[in-house]
Amino acid sequence: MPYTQKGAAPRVKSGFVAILGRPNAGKSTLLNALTGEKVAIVTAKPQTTRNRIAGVVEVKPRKGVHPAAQIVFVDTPGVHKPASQLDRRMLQEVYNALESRDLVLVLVDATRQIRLQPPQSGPNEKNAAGGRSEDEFLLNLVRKLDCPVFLVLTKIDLVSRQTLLPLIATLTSQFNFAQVIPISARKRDGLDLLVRKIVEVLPVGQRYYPPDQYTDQPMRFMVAELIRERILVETGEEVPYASAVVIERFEEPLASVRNPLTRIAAVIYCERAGQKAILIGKGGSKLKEIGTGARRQIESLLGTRVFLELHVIVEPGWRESRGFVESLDWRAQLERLGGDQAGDSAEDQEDSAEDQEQEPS
Ligand SMILES: Nc1nc2c(ncn2[C@@H]2O[C@H](COP(=O)(O)OP(=O)(O)OP(=O)(O)O)[C@@H](O)[C@H]2O)c(=O)[nH]1
Ligand SMILES: [Mg+2]
Repeated sequence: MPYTQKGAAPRVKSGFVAILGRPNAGKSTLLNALTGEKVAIVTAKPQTTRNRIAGVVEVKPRKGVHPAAQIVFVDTPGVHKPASQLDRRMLQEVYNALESRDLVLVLVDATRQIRLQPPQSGPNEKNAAGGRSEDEFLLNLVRKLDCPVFLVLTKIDLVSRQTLLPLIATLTSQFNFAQVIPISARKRDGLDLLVRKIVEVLPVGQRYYPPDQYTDQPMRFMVAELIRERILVETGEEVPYASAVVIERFEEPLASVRNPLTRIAAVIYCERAGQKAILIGKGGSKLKEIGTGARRQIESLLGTRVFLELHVIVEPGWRESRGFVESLDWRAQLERLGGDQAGDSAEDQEDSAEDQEQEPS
Protein backbone atom coordinates (compact mmCIF):
# COMPACT_ATOMS: atom_id res chain seq x y z
CA MET A 1 0.00 0.00 0.00
CA PRO A 2 1.54 3.30 -1.01
CA TYR A 3 1.81 5.96 1.67
CA THR A 4 -0.52 8.84 0.85
CA GLN A 5 0.74 12.33 1.30
CA LYS A 6 -1.45 15.37 1.78
CA GLY A 7 -1.70 17.59 -1.28
CA ALA A 8 -0.45 16.80 -4.75
CA ALA A 9 1.94 13.83 -4.74
CA PRO A 10 5.36 14.85 -6.07
CA ARG A 11 6.89 12.74 -8.79
CA VAL A 12 9.16 10.11 -7.25
CA LYS A 13 10.77 6.88 -8.30
CA SER A 14 10.07 4.11 -5.82
CA GLY A 15 10.17 0.39 -5.37
CA PHE A 16 11.06 -2.67 -3.33
CA VAL A 17 14.55 -4.09 -3.57
CA ALA A 18 15.07 -7.54 -2.03
CA ILE A 19 18.53 -8.30 -0.66
CA LEU A 20 19.26 -11.96 -1.20
CA GLY A 21 22.28 -14.11 -0.42
CA ARG A 22 23.85 -16.95 1.53
CA PRO A 23 24.16 -16.62 5.31
CA ASN A 24 26.88 -14.14 6.37
CA ALA A 25 27.12 -12.54 2.90
CA GLY A 26 26.82 -9.06 4.41
CA LYS A 27 23.13 -8.38 3.67
CA SER A 28 22.23 -6.73 6.96
CA THR A 29 25.46 -4.73 7.02
CA LEU A 30 24.57 -3.35 3.60
CA LEU A 31 21.02 -2.51 4.74
CA ASN A 32 22.39 -0.60 7.72
CA ALA A 33 25.01 1.20 5.64
CA LEU A 34 22.40 2.28 3.10
CA THR A 35 19.86 3.50 5.64
CA GLY A 36 22.47 4.97 8.00
CA GLU A 37 20.60 3.35 10.89
CA LYS A 38 20.90 0.10 12.80
CA VAL A 39 17.86 -1.48 11.18
CA ALA A 40 19.09 -5.07 11.34
CA ILE A 41 21.39 -6.80 13.78
CA VAL A 42 24.78 -7.94 12.47
CA THR A 43 27.10 -10.60 13.85
CA ALA A 44 29.95 -12.72 12.55
CA LYS A 45 27.74 -15.81 13.00
CA PRO A 46 25.78 -17.12 10.00
CA GLN A 47 21.96 -17.16 10.14
CA THR A 48 21.74 -14.03 12.25
CA THR A 49 18.69 -12.60 10.43
CA ARG A 50 15.47 -14.60 10.83
CA ASN A 51 12.82 -12.27 9.42
CA ARG A 52 12.53 -10.02 6.43
CA ILE A 53 13.21 -6.44 7.44
CA ALA A 54 12.55 -3.30 5.44
CA GLY A 55 14.96 -0.38 5.46
CA VAL A 56 13.81 2.77 3.69
CA VAL A 57 16.23 5.03 1.85
CA GLU A 58 15.36 8.46 0.52
CA VAL A 59 17.43 9.52 -2.50
CA LYS A 60 17.68 13.19 -3.42
CA PRO A 61 16.75 14.17 -6.98
CA ARG A 62 19.61 14.59 -9.46
CA LYS A 63 18.94 17.41 -11.87
CA GLY A 64 18.37 16.12 -15.39
CA VAL A 65 19.00 12.53 -14.24
CA HIS A 66 16.18 11.40 -11.97
CA PRO A 67 13.57 12.80 -9.58
CA ALA A 68 13.66 12.03 -5.85
CA ALA A 69 13.42 8.33 -5.07
CA GLN A 70 12.37 6.12 -2.21
CA ILE A 71 14.02 2.70 -2.14
CA VAL A 72 12.55 0.11 0.20
CA PHE A 73 15.32 -2.41 0.77
CA VAL A 74 14.18 -5.74 2.18
CA ASP A 75 16.83 -7.67 4.08
CA THR A 76 16.22 -11.42 4.22
CA PRO A 77 17.54 -14.44 6.14
CA GLY A 78 20.51 -16.13 4.48
CA VAL A 79 19.47 -18.76 1.95
CA HIS A 80 20.42 -22.19 3.26
CA LYS A 81 19.02 -25.67 3.05
CA PRO A 82 16.22 -25.90 5.63
CA ALA A 83 16.79 -28.52 8.33
CA SER A 84 14.21 -27.39 10.93
CA GLN A 85 10.85 -25.65 11.07
CA LEU A 86 12.71 -22.47 11.95
CA ASP A 87 14.83 -22.83 8.78
CA ARG A 88 11.68 -23.43 6.73
CA ARG A 89 10.13 -20.31 8.20
CA MET A 90 13.30 -18.35 7.36
CA LEU A 91 13.19 -19.59 3.76
CA GLN A 92 9.51 -18.62 3.62
CA GLU A 93 10.55 -15.11 4.65
CA VAL A 94 12.90 -15.08 1.65
CA TYR A 95 10.09 -16.19 -0.66
CA ASN A 96 7.80 -13.52 0.77
CA ALA A 97 10.41 -10.85 0.14
CA LEU A 98 10.81 -12.04 -3.43
CA GLU A 99 7.08 -11.96 -4.09
CA SER A 100 6.74 -8.21 -4.16
CA ARG A 101 9.90 -6.61 -5.47
CA ASP A 102 10.99 -4.49 -8.38
CA LEU A 103 14.62 -5.53 -8.23
CA VAL A 104 16.73 -8.16 -6.49
CA LEU A 105 20.30 -7.77 -5.25
CA VAL A 106 22.17 -11.05 -4.99
CA LEU A 107 24.97 -10.60 -2.50
CA VAL A 108 28.01 -12.85 -2.79
CA ASP A 109 30.81 -12.70 -0.23
CA ALA A 110 33.93 -12.05 -2.32
CA THR A 111 36.12 -13.76 0.29
CA ARG A 112 34.35 -17.10 -0.23
CA GLN A 113 34.84 -19.81 -2.83
CA ILE A 114 31.72 -20.43 -4.89
CA ARG A 115 30.70 -24.08 -5.16
CA LEU A 116 28.67 -24.92 -8.23
CA GLN A 117 28.03 -28.57 -8.97
CA PRO A 118 27.81 -29.64 -12.59
CA PRO A 119 24.23 -30.78 -13.26
CA GLN A 120 25.30 -34.44 -13.66
CA SER A 121 27.60 -34.63 -10.61
CA GLY A 122 28.10 -38.03 -9.02
CA PRO A 123 26.38 -39.06 -5.78
CA ASN A 124 29.51 -38.43 -3.70
CA GLU A 125 29.55 -34.81 -4.70
CA LYS A 126 25.98 -34.28 -3.75
CA ASN A 127 25.40 -32.36 -0.61
CA ALA A 128 22.86 -29.95 0.75
CA ALA A 129 19.81 -28.53 -1.00
CA GLY A 130 18.64 -31.81 -2.53
CA GLY A 131 21.91 -32.79 -4.23
CA ARG A 132 22.88 -29.27 -5.22
CA SER A 133 25.40 -27.08 -3.52
CA GLU A 134 23.92 -24.26 -1.48
CA ASP A 135 25.32 -21.75 -3.99
CA GLU A 136 23.50 -23.59 -6.75
CA PHE A 137 20.37 -23.61 -4.58
CA LEU A 138 20.62 -19.81 -4.35
CA LEU A 139 21.23 -19.42 -8.09
CA ASN A 140 18.19 -21.56 -8.83
CA LEU A 141 16.06 -19.16 -6.80
CA VAL A 142 17.50 -16.31 -8.84
CA ARG A 143 16.81 -18.06 -12.16
CA LYS A 144 13.09 -18.10 -11.34
CA LEU A 145 12.92 -14.32 -10.98
CA ASP A 146 11.33 -12.19 -13.65
CA CYS A 147 12.74 -8.83 -12.53
CA PRO A 148 16.19 -7.26 -12.96
CA VAL A 149 18.82 -8.87 -10.75
CA PHE A 150 22.09 -7.20 -9.73
CA LEU A 151 25.10 -9.19 -8.62
CA VAL A 152 26.69 -7.43 -5.64
CA LEU A 153 30.10 -8.70 -4.53
CA THR A 154 30.58 -7.84 -0.88
CA LYS A 155 33.50 -7.31 1.53
CA ILE A 156 35.87 -6.21 -1.23
CA ASP A 157 37.97 -4.44 1.40
CA LEU A 158 39.20 -7.95 2.26
CA VAL A 159 40.24 -9.12 -1.24
CA SER A 160 42.39 -7.92 -4.11
CA ARG A 161 40.72 -6.74 -7.32
CA GLN A 162 42.35 -9.68 -9.15
CA THR A 163 40.49 -12.26 -7.11
CA LEU A 164 37.19 -10.64 -8.06
CA LEU A 165 37.59 -11.29 -11.78
CA PRO A 166 37.37 -15.12 -11.78
CA LEU A 167 34.50 -14.93 -9.28
CA ILE A 168 32.60 -12.53 -11.53
CA ALA A 169 33.33 -14.75 -14.56
CA THR A 170 31.96 -17.84 -12.77
CA LEU A 171 28.81 -16.13 -11.59
CA THR A 172 28.01 -14.26 -14.79
CA SER A 173 28.37 -17.51 -16.74
CA GLN A 174 25.50 -18.84 -14.61
CA PHE A 175 23.08 -15.95 -14.90
CA ASN A 176 22.60 -12.81 -16.91
CA PHE A 177 22.88 -10.19 -14.16
CA ALA A 178 21.71 -6.70 -15.14
CA GLN A 179 24.65 -5.18 -13.22
CA VAL A 180 27.72 -6.42 -11.41
CA ILE A 181 28.73 -4.11 -8.56
CA PRO A 182 31.55 -4.79 -6.10
CA ILE A 183 31.07 -3.09 -2.73
CA SER A 184 32.40 -2.80 0.77
CA ALA A 185 29.60 -1.83 3.12
CA ARG A 186 32.16 -1.41 5.88
CA LYS A 187 34.20 1.12 3.89
CA ARG A 188 31.14 2.51 2.07
CA ASP A 189 32.88 1.67 -1.17
CA GLY A 190 30.59 1.29 -4.21
CA LEU A 191 27.39 2.25 -2.36
CA ASP A 192 26.73 5.46 -4.31
CA LEU A 193 27.09 3.61 -7.60
CA LEU A 194 24.80 0.86 -6.32
CA VAL A 195 22.10 3.36 -5.33
CA ARG A 196 22.43 5.18 -8.66
CA LYS A 197 22.01 1.96 -10.63
CA ILE A 198 19.02 0.95 -8.49
CA VAL A 199 17.26 4.29 -9.02
CA GLU A 200 17.78 3.90 -12.79
CA VAL A 201 15.62 0.76 -12.90
CA LEU A 202 12.92 1.77 -10.42
CA PRO A 203 9.56 2.80 -11.82
CA VAL A 204 8.01 6.21 -11.27
CA GLY A 205 5.40 5.86 -8.57
CA GLN A 206 4.58 6.87 -5.04
CA ARG A 207 6.31 6.68 -1.69
CA TYR A 208 5.50 3.53 0.28
CA TYR A 209 6.56 5.01 3.62
CA PRO A 210 6.59 8.52 5.09
CA PRO A 211 9.95 10.10 4.21
CA ASP A 212 11.14 10.08 7.86
CA GLN A 213 10.39 6.39 8.51
CA TYR A 214 13.45 4.19 8.10
CA THR A 215 12.05 0.74 8.85
CA ASP A 216 8.81 -1.22 9.01
CA GLN A 217 9.70 -2.87 12.34
CA PRO A 218 8.00 -1.53 15.45
CA MET A 219 10.43 -0.53 18.22
CA ARG A 220 9.58 -3.45 20.50
CA PHE A 221 10.77 -5.91 17.88
CA MET A 222 13.96 -3.99 17.23
CA VAL A 223 14.51 -4.20 20.97
CA ALA A 224 14.03 -7.99 20.89
CA GLU A 225 16.58 -8.18 18.09
CA LEU A 226 19.12 -6.13 20.05
CA ILE A 227 18.80 -8.61 22.93
CA ARG A 228 19.20 -11.53 20.49
CA GLU A 229 22.29 -9.84 19.05
CA ARG A 230 23.90 -9.81 22.51
CA ILE A 231 23.08 -13.52 22.89
CA LEU A 232 24.69 -14.25 19.51
CA VAL A 233 27.78 -12.34 20.51
CA GLU A 234 28.03 -13.50 24.14
CA THR A 235 27.35 -17.23 23.70
CA GLY A 236 28.69 -19.98 21.46
CA GLU A 237 27.95 -23.43 20.06
CA GLU A 238 24.21 -24.14 19.71
CA VAL A 239 22.99 -21.49 22.17
CA PRO A 240 22.66 -18.59 19.67
CA TYR A 241 20.72 -20.78 17.26
CA ALA A 242 18.49 -22.28 19.93
CA SER A 243 17.61 -18.88 21.40
CA ALA A 244 14.64 -16.66 20.62
CA VAL A 245 13.57 -13.43 22.29
CA VAL A 246 10.04 -12.22 22.91
CA ILE A 247 9.18 -8.88 24.48
CA GLU A 248 6.55 -9.46 27.13
CA ARG A 249 6.18 -5.93 28.43
CA PHE A 250 7.06 -2.62 26.83
CA GLU A 251 5.99 0.40 28.83
CA GLU A 252 6.81 3.65 27.15
CA PRO A 253 7.20 6.69 29.39
CA LEU A 254 5.01 9.75 29.07
CA ALA A 255 6.61 12.20 26.68
CA SER A 256 6.30 14.97 29.26
CA VAL A 257 8.35 13.39 32.07
CA ARG A 258 11.89 14.51 32.71
CA ASN A 259 14.57 11.87 32.22
CA PRO A 260 12.08 9.29 30.90
CA LEU A 261 12.43 5.57 31.61
CA THR A 262 11.16 2.74 29.40
CA ARG A 263 10.35 -0.47 31.27
CA ILE A 264 10.90 -3.62 29.25
CA ALA A 265 10.55 -7.29 30.17
CA ALA A 266 11.73 -9.93 27.73
CA VAL A 267 11.82 -13.71 27.67
CA ILE A 268 14.74 -15.60 26.18
CA TYR A 269 13.60 -19.01 24.99
CA CYS A 270 16.09 -21.82 24.64
CA GLU A 271 15.66 -25.54 24.03
CA ARG A 272 17.47 -27.31 26.87
CA ALA A 273 18.29 -26.89 30.55
CA GLY A 274 22.01 -26.86 29.69
CA GLN A 275 21.48 -23.91 27.35
CA LYS A 276 19.53 -22.11 30.04
CA ALA A 277 22.42 -22.65 32.45
CA ILE A 278 24.84 -21.16 29.89
CA LEU A 279 22.57 -18.18 29.26
CA ILE A 280 22.29 -17.46 32.97
CA GLY A 281 25.94 -18.16 33.79
CA LYS A 282 27.60 -18.47 37.18
CA GLY A 283 25.57 -16.49 39.68
CA GLY A 284 23.65 -14.89 36.80
CA SER A 285 26.80 -13.31 35.36
CA LYS A 286 26.12 -14.15 31.70
CA LEU A 287 22.55 -12.91 31.79
CA LYS A 288 23.79 -9.73 33.43
CA GLU A 289 26.35 -9.26 30.65
CA ILE A 290 23.70 -9.83 27.98
CA GLY A 291 21.28 -7.49 29.74
CA THR A 292 23.76 -4.68 30.30
CA GLY A 293 25.03 -4.82 26.70
CA ALA A 294 21.52 -4.92 25.29
CA ARG A 295 20.28 -2.15 27.58
CA ARG A 296 22.95 0.25 26.35
CA GLN A 297 21.96 -0.39 22.74
CA ILE A 298 18.26 -0.10 23.53
CA GLU A 299 18.81 3.19 25.35
CA SER A 300 20.53 4.60 22.31
CA LEU A 301 17.72 3.31 20.05
CA LEU A 302 14.90 4.70 22.20
CA GLY A 303 16.63 7.80 23.50
CA THR A 304 15.38 7.10 27.05
CA ARG A 305 16.75 5.32 30.08
CA VAL A 306 15.75 1.67 30.08
CA PHE A 307 14.86 -0.77 32.81
CA LEU A 308 15.34 -4.22 31.31
CA GLU A 309 14.18 -7.44 32.91
CA LEU A 310 15.22 -10.73 31.32
CA HIS A 311 13.81 -14.21 31.95
CA VAL A 312 15.10 -17.47 30.49
CA ILE A 313 12.60 -20.21 29.69
CA VAL A 314 13.21 -23.69 28.30
CA GLU A 315 10.85 -24.54 25.47
CA PRO A 316 12.05 -28.03 24.45
CA GLY A 317 12.65 -28.41 20.70
CA TRP A 318 10.92 -25.14 19.81
CA ARG A 319 12.77 -24.89 16.49
CA GLU A 320 10.85 -27.97 15.36
CA SER A 321 7.47 -26.62 16.44
CA ARG A 322 5.77 -24.90 13.55
CA GLY A 323 3.24 -23.21 15.82
CA PHE A 324 5.91 -21.84 18.14
CA VAL A 325 8.13 -20.68 15.29
CA GLU A 326 5.20 -18.89 13.68
CA SER A 327 4.24 -17.28 16.97
CA LEU A 328 7.72 -15.70 17.11
CA ASP A 329 7.19 -13.81 13.88
CA TRP A 330 6.83 -10.14 14.73
CA ARG A 331 4.05 -9.61 12.23
CA ALA A 332 2.08 -12.41 13.92
CA GLN A 333 2.89 -10.93 17.34
CA LEU A 334 1.69 -7.55 16.20
CA GLU A 335 -1.65 -9.03 15.18
CA ARG A 336 -2.02 -10.67 18.58
CA LEU A 337 -1.05 -7.45 20.33
CA GLY A 338 -3.85 -5.72 18.47
CA GLY A 339 -6.22 -7.70 20.70
CA ASP A 340 -4.88 -8.83 24.04
CA GLN A 341 -1.45 -7.90 25.34
CA ALA A 342 0.98 -10.72 24.65
CA GLY A 343 2.56 -10.08 28.01
CA ASP A 344 1.07 -12.83 30.11
CA SER A 345 2.18 -16.03 28.45
CA ALA A 346 5.65 -16.28 29.98
CA GLU A 347 4.30 -16.39 33.50
CA ASP A 348 2.15 -19.38 32.55
CA GLN A 349 5.03 -21.57 31.34
CA GLU A 350 5.70 -24.67 33.39
CA ASP A 351 9.46 -24.34 33.29
CA SER A 352 9.93 -21.50 35.69
CA ALA A 353 11.89 -18.45 34.71
CA GLU A 354 15.08 -17.21 36.24
CA ASP A 355 15.16 -13.52 36.15
CA GLN A 356 17.65 -10.76 36.40
CA GLU A 357 17.02 -7.10 36.69
CA GLN A 358 19.12 -4.26 35.51
CA GLU A 359 18.66 -1.23 37.64
CA PRO A 360 18.54 1.91 35.55
CA SER A 361 21.80 3.73 35.76
N1 LIG B 1 35.35 -6.61 6.15
C1 LIG B 1 34.05 -6.53 5.93
N2 LIG B 1 33.19 -7.29 6.67
C2 LIG B 1 31.89 -7.20 6.39
C3 LIG B 1 31.38 -6.35 5.36
N3 LIG B 1 30.04 -6.52 5.33
C4 LIG B 1 29.73 -7.41 6.31
N4 LIG B 1 30.84 -7.81 6.95
C5 LIG B 1 30.91 -8.77 8.07
O1 LIG B 1 30.36 -10.00 7.69
C6 LIG B 1 29.69 -10.61 8.80
C7 LIG B 1 28.25 -10.94 8.39
O2 LIG B 1 27.57 -9.74 8.15
P1 LIG B 1 25.97 -9.67 8.14
O3 LIG B 1 25.62 -8.33 7.60
O4 LIG B 1 25.42 -10.06 9.46
O5 LIG B 1 25.64 -10.79 7.07
P2 LIG B 1 24.20 -11.32 6.63
O6 LIG B 1 24.29 -11.64 5.19
O7 LIG B 1 23.15 -10.38 7.04
O8 LIG B 1 24.12 -12.66 7.47
P3 LIG B 1 22.79 -13.53 7.89
O9 LIG B 1 21.83 -12.60 8.53
O10 LIG B 1 23.37 -14.51 8.85
O11 LIG B 1 22.28 -14.17 6.65
C8 LIG B 1 29.77 -9.62 9.94
O12 LIG B 1 30.84 -9.99 10.77
C9 LIG B 1 30.05 -8.29 9.25
O13 LIG B 1 30.77 -7.38 10.06
C10 LIG B 1 32.30 -5.55 4.62
O14 LIG B 1 31.97 -4.79 3.72
N5 LIG B 1 33.62 -5.70 4.93
MG1 LIG C 1 21.51 -10.62 8.26
